[in-house]
Amino acid sequence: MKVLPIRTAAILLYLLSVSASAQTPYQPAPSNLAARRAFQDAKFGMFIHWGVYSVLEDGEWVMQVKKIPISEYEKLPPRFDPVKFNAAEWVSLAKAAGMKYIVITSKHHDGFAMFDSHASDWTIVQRTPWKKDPLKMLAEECRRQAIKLSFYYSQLDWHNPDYFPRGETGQYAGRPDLGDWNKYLAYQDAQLRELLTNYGEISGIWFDGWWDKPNADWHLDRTYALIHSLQPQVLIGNNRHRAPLPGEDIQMFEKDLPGKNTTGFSSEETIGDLPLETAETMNQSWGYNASDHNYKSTRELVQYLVRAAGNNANFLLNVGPRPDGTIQPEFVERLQQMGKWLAANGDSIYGTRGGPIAPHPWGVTTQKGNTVYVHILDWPDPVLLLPAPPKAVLSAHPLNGSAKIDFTKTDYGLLLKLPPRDENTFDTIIALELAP
Ligand code: FHN
Repeated sequence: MKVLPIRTAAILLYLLSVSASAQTPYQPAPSNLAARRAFQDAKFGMFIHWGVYSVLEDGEWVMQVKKIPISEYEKLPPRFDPVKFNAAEWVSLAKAAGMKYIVITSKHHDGFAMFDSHASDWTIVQRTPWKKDPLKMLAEECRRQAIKLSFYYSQLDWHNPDYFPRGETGQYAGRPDLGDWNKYLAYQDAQLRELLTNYGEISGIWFDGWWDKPNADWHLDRTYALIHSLQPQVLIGNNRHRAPLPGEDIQMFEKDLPGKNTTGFSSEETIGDLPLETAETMNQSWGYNASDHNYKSTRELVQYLVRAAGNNANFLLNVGPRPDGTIQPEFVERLQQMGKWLAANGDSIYGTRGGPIAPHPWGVTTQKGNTVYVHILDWPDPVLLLPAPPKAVLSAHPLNGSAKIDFTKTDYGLLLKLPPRDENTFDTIIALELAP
């Protein structure tokens, strides 16, 4: 009898075990359903794009945009020495901002593992003078400070030769025109197994890059089954810019509110019935970009969070840390200001769902129990006519005040007399108490 080499036998065994579980339709575990509800309650998370590309201070796409071949790109890790990285500071910043979870890039499109992977040596531990595993430190700190942690994972890979046939990007990396796609998928699953085995309980896997090869056979069912078999509560999302597939637990949108398509990413993305999330940058870049000073104001960011909540979606706001491991002051300042706003107004955001009145240009509504929060973002006239809420309105008052707001039920809806306008307020919030 022919004896298989141990590695081949292990791969075969793995394929057999996960394909068996991939055949039954996905039934989210009770822990997964509970995690979905907790995710929707959380509303606000921190996205972190951090990788070896930060050394070039030109965003995470620099390898592709500047046509840098692997031979040159591999000179970056020896220059990546983030001696000022402090997991406690990052986590404290997220908490100060009022964020309830963190999603960090474990591997971006350059394929560089920002964790101690043993699937290859293209990792932060094996290639940098720093030699540490920031995801391990972050996972421990997140547990200490009781905040959830998810891992972003790029399925697209510009470094691995087995990512072949290539997709729409990665054509300047200088790889040979051959490779073994199944070997690449096994490599990806091996890394995911590491991420879900060595870092304690993880909240989610945030996939990206599928869109590079939309027609390839990604064996998503097999990968998703593997993840859920390791940690059933993990919320899988895949930024495919399409409606969700079986095995996915959340649906995300990029730089657009659900249903909008100002970026062009979402032309084929219909809204499904999973929990929603929209991701946005604080300037124009995801990865650290020293020349990008196009910052959104705190007002814009708070209003984005509010509009996301009114669209029943979470807001995942990005920071791109510097190569030394610090987060630039422009980001820190905005996050702290958002935290102050949430400390005063968070009741109308956390734990809510999109309210009964559809989003309008003037603002949105959120709802928790019998309270509907009317968020006025773009000031209309001194009175606001709302479509009638589904139940009788018993009273109306400002979120942080006991003064009564006058309202009249009309044939056309509910007429609210707004309080005097305050230019410095990001969001005027009126709480409507509905009949039970
Ligand atoms: O190409 C990436 C990009 O670098 C970044 O990671 C964003 C985050 O949503 N997603 C991709 C584009 O869809």
